[in-house]
Amino acid sequence: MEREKILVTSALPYANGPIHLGHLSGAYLPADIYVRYHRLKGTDIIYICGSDEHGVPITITADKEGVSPKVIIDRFHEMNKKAFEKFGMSFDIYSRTSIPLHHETAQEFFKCFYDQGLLTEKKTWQFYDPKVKKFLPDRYVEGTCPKCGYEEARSDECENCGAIYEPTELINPKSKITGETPELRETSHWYFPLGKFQPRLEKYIDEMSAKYGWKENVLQYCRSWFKEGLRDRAVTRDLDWGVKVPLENAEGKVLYVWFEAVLGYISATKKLSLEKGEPELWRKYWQDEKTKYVAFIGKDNIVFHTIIFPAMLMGWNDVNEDKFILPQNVPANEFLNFEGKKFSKSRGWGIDVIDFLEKFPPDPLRYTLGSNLPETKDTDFYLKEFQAKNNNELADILGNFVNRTFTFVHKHFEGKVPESGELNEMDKQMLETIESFPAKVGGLIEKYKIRDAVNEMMNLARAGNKYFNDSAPWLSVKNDKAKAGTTLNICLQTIFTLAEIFEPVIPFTSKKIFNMLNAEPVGWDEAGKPQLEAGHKLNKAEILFTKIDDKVIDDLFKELGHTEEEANVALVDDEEFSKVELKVAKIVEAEKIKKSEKLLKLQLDLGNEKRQVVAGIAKTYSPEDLPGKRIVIVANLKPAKLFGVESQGMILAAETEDGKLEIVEVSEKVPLGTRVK
Ligand code: B3M
Ligand code: ZN
Repeated sequence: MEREKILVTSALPYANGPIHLGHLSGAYLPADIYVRYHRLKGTDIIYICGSDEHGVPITITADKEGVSPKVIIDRFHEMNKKAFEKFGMSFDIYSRTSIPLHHETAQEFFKCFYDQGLLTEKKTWQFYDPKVKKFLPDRYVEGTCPKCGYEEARSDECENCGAIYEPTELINPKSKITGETPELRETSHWYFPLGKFQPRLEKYIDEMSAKYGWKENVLQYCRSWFKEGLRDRAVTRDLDWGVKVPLENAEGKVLYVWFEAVLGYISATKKLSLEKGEPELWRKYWQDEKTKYVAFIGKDNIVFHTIIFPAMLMGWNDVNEDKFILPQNVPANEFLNFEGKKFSKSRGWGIDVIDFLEKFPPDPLRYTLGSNLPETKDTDFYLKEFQAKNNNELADILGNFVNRTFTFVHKHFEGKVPESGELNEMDKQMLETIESFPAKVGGLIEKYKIRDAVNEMMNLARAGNKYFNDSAPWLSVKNDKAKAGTTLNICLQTIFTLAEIFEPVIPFTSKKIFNMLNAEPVGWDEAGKPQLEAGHKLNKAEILFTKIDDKVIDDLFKELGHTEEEANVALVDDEEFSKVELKVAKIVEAEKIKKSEKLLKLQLDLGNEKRQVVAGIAKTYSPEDLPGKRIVIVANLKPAKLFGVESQGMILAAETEDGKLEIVEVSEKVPLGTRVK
């Protein structure tokens, strides 16, 4: 039988900042689990990723630092590549979109559309910042969303409601470079006729989803786009960083980053082929109808992978002999929050992968994220939960089962796999359980229910512990050693199966266990059958998981600059909110707190009472700015100590665009101590 062929891609992260835990659970870890599983199945699979190195955010960062974009992309490409490696991502290639091969590939697509007359050139009005003499595409401009009124909308898309519009439709635009209101100037761009492809796209998505069960969140997204009606989209921008528009009269214009970034999957596969010395190999994955293509992404990238990229591939296929396959599934995930709130670079909320892996090994992180993937709704990463998953599941269930088995076999059976003798009911049942697991777990992975698959894996370790307990080999070893031998034989077979089926999630640990077993993986489908022969010599046991102390977690909270209480803000209803007492207060005195860069100690007057409050505003305000200000505080918070200083409340402040804090102030009209509702 011909091996199944699968092409897997994960969204190409911008080389504009470090990867954080949220990224991992969106588009990377689930894909890696899927790919590792298929490799063990013997599938012919390749896994493609790389850095997305164009786009306006990169140029903004470069401008801010006063360096060239190249400096930025080199820094973050290397950093993210390393972080992924450390985390155990098993990409076949981690390419980049700044390579010439990518530029050529993207230009070839553009030319193909241009030459067949698909693209129309249109004059448009574009924001221009006269101060810096630059057109301001995309995210150089911010304003109010014309659809939902969100005030921090980008110039061409709204993060809040997902709307996509022309920059000219944005309300109250501001230049992100100078903060000024930009002018509109005339320029021209090439437009891709997305609308023309709508009927075919609808048909494609209907068929694929009916056949392969697309996720509901993905379908809903697509349907709402179709309902709105697809519009022509500009595929060029006035910018000098990016893939040059391959036409004579196109000075100063590059391809729109999304237009070329999706083609990065193809150029990366070409690069891989070259590296392997088989330049045409990529066609086997991209241009063979029998290959199945799965694109793993986060929910903010859906339209580009289910609508725009497929339309581009259709546009190519219409006029070329060598036709591309379209994504068979796009299992987009929702978002992961950190301790109840959205990850935010500017607010310093969250933790980068590289930093996390300085402190903890990758497998506990992979397991924690894997068992709580945001597959159907947003989920949260809590440090305490990470600790609990490590201590109570990995160490106490899996680690313990492996450890007690090895200890027993080394003590009573000279470290060799004991003979399996006559089987009782319990033994038979355990063998059946082992045998059922690979198919059960594999079935879930194939349906992209990766979270369920991960949780199911641990159930086999639970079953192993229960079997060990119920069989009580520590008793039988005294008067019926053969029976104890049978029990331990089955425990070792279970461990073998565990090592194999856990490999996609905790590959480093799996390797260790195989080492201890002195054995090699046998492939997913074989993994449920007894593999270890009696008499086979085992290696010494190693510690698989180290428990994490409370102190380590507390210290990490401190280092991140949050307390756990501060972190855990959940949704509240009216009744709960009315429990919060907000009161007007006046700042009487303010002083710095030693050893803290962020905190100030404030003495407050609430009319008929005085309070001391510690506030994290020292980066924005100096102590002398504050006396006299009339502010709002949360008056019924439990007192807390910060840097040894008691705080009897919290002041209300909001963050400005540049990350500073602005205290909420109240006019003289409101007497001190008044409750704010
Ligand atoms: N770089 C956006 C993102 O990281 C973008 C993905 C490109 S996939 C071709 O969310
Ligand atoms: Zn909006």
